[in-house]
Amino acid sequence: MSKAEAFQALTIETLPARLGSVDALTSRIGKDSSHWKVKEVGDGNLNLVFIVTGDKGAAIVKQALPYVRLVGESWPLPLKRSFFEYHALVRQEARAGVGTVPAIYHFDEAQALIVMEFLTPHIILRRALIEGRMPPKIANDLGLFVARTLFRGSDLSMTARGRKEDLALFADNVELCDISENLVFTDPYYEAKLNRHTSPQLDALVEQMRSHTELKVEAQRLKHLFATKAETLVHGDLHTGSIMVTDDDTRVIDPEFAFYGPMAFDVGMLMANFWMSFFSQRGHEREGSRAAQRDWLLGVIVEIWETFRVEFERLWHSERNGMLYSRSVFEDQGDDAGSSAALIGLISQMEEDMLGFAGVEIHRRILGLAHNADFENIEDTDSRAACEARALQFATSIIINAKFSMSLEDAVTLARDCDDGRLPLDSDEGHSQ
Ligand code: SR1
Ligand code: MG
Repeated sequence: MSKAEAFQALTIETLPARLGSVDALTSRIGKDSSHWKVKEVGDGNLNLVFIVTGDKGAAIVKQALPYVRLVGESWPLPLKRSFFEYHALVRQEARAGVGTVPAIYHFDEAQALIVMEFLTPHIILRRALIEGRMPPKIANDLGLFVARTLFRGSDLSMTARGRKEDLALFADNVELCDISENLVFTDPYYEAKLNRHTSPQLDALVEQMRSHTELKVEAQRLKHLFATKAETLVHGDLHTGSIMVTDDDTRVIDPEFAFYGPMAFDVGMLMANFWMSFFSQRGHEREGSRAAQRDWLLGVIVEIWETFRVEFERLWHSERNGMLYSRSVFEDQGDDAGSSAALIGLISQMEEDMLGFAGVEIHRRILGLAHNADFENIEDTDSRAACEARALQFATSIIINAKFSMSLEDAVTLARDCDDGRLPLDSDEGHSQ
């Protein structure tokens, strides 16, 4: 397809003819496109995703649509998100290592399509967790991924010019940021048109939350941080649906929401999705207890944070060559203690912000437009609502208490308490565990 061609959405029928002369694809799956088998497998909210199988192998063709697939053509969305996804994947591979994201074979900007590695036998992590699986490597792999991408995309590592130029490139991802600004930080806290929740079971709790002044102030402070703290290149949508796994391999996919934002956002969103998996498990107990799964999920949360912290610390000491926290101020003057104090301060601020971001992500997945299969797949609405209510109250509590020195470990203990029915006090005064 030539770059000059106007955008046209692919279909199962048109794909072989339209991509049959793309060498990067034919060299991998086979030249005879009349033999290709094409399947559309996109189950996300935004894009078309095809598996294309030829005589020699298979590949993924992902194409953006000029609107939000979940809602339809009434919600236009620019095709350029594919450009940001491509550039984010390139940077993530360079920063976190080959094999942490799918390999990219071809990018066509005009057609907003990326041809990439078909990951098999990988499945979406969210699905694995719903099925009760416990992929053994994810905590370590994800902890390293976030530490490396977040550190190496920041002024701790990049040159000042390099980061500012990249920041300018990603600054155009306005519409995708706008989605998060509205759907994550605003809509859950008032009766926005596209919102929905399990009703009537959650009605009273939702009303209480929407009149919780301190909660709303914190949510808006977090939005302020999200919109203005251009600290590093974040994935921007790092939930368990953006991760594919086997027992031996973990790949992060779908970074179309990438932009320069706060480091804590990716970590918070990731933690939130493990917490939601945790709170949803009681709703999936028809075929037996999920107690072991729940313990494991809390262990994963602790291990991701620990791995992240240790790797971030290693990078701080070995790769801190950017303009922030310059060595000339600390190590070069023999002030190693100052460097360590600065690092501790940074991590502790990140821990606070991460808990806040995790809390709003949980709220929006239960009250907003885009829900999670973790809860949605629980057919019995009373059982689903009970799981969601516990998650909502946990999330409110971590948002409010993050600034009172709540640690990740405290939050994990609180999650266990909430899940066991020991819920935090309903309060608009904060500091309520
Ligand atoms: C309208 S898009 C809804 C959600 O889907 C994406 O995966 C993002 O999480 C976004 O917020
Ligand atoms: Mg996505």
